[in-house]
Amino acid sequence: VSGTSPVTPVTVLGLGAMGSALATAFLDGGRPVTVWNRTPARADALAARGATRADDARQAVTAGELVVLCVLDHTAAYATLGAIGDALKGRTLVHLTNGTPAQAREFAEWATQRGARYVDGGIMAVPPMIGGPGSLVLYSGDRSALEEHRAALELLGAARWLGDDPGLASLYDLALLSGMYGLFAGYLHATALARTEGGSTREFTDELLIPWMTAMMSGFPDWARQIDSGEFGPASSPLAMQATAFVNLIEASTAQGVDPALMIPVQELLNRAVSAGLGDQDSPALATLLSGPGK
Ligand code: FVH
Repeated sequence: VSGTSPVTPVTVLGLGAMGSALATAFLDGGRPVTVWNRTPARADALAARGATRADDARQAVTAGELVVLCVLDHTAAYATLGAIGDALKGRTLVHLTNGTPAQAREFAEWATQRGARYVDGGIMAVPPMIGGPGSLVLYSGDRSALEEHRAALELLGAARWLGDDPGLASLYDLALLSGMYGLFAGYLHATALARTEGGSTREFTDELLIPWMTAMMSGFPDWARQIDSGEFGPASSPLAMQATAFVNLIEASTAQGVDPALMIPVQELLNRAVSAGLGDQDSPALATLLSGPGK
C-alpha cells in the first residue's frame, strides 16, 4: 500500500483542534481524506467540507496509504491504534502526537513490528498556522516514507528532516518548546512587574520589551559557538555580578506584589554557578550546569 500519486489517500485520526487543522489542509490541497475521531461529532465540519467519515479507526486506517495520527498524548494514541495495529501493515504512519523521545522510539517499534513505515513528527505551529507560510513540522524515522509522502506532508507546512532516530523529532520539538516557554515566562514576569505602577502593558511591550529581548537574542549565535566549543570567552557580565543584581529583581518583585515564582529557578541557577566557581564566567557558561561540560 504505497504510492507517490498526488491523490494518495490520506487518513487523519484525531480531530481535536490540531487534527482538524491537519485534515483541512489535506482537503484544501485536493487530497482524498478519511477522518475518524473518538467523539464522532468532531468529524461533522470536515465531512461537510468533503472528508469521508469512517465508522471506526480500522475503517479509517484501511482507507489511507498515509495515516496521520494526532491525539492528545501517547495513551490516547495506543487507545486509538492499539487494538487494530495489524491494519497498519504496508502503510505509512506519521505520528504527530506530542510525546517524549522514548515514547516515539517505543511507538516506532510497535508500529514497525506491525508492518508500518513509521515517521514521528513534532508540529511547530498552532492550529490556525497549519498550511500557512510560518508552519513547520519536524520529522524523524523512516526517511524513504517521508520522502514518498513529502508533497502531501508539505501541505501542512515546511517539512524538516532530522534523522533516522524516531526520537529526534520529539527531542527537538521539546527543545523548541522549552525556548518558547522560557520566553513566555520572561515576558509574563516582565509585564507583571512593569504594570505594578499603572503603566500600559502594550506600550511597555512594543517600545521597551520586544526591542530589549530582540537585542539579547542577537547574542545567541555567539553563545552557541562558546557552548559548542566548550571554550567560554571573557566575561563582560560575570555571573557573580548577575547573582548579586538578581537579588534586587526578586526583592522588588515581591515588594511590588508580583509572584517571583518564574524567576526563582534562574536565581538558584546563578547561585549554583557562583558556588561552582563560575562567578567570573559569563552567561553561556551556565550551560555546563545543565548538561555537564562538553555536552
Ligand atoms: N493545539 C496546539 O496548539 C498544539 C500545537 C502543537 C502540537 N500540539 C499537539 O497536538 C496534539 C493534539 O492537540 P490538539 O490541539 O488537537 O488537542 P485537543 O483539541 O485537546 O484534541 C485532543 C484529541 O485527542 C483525542 N483523544 C484524547 N484522549 C483520547 C483517547 N483516550 N482515545 C482516543 N482519542 C483521544 C481527542 O478525542 P475526543 O476527546 O474529541 O474524543 C481529540 O481528538 C497534542 O499532542 C498536542 O500536544 C497541539
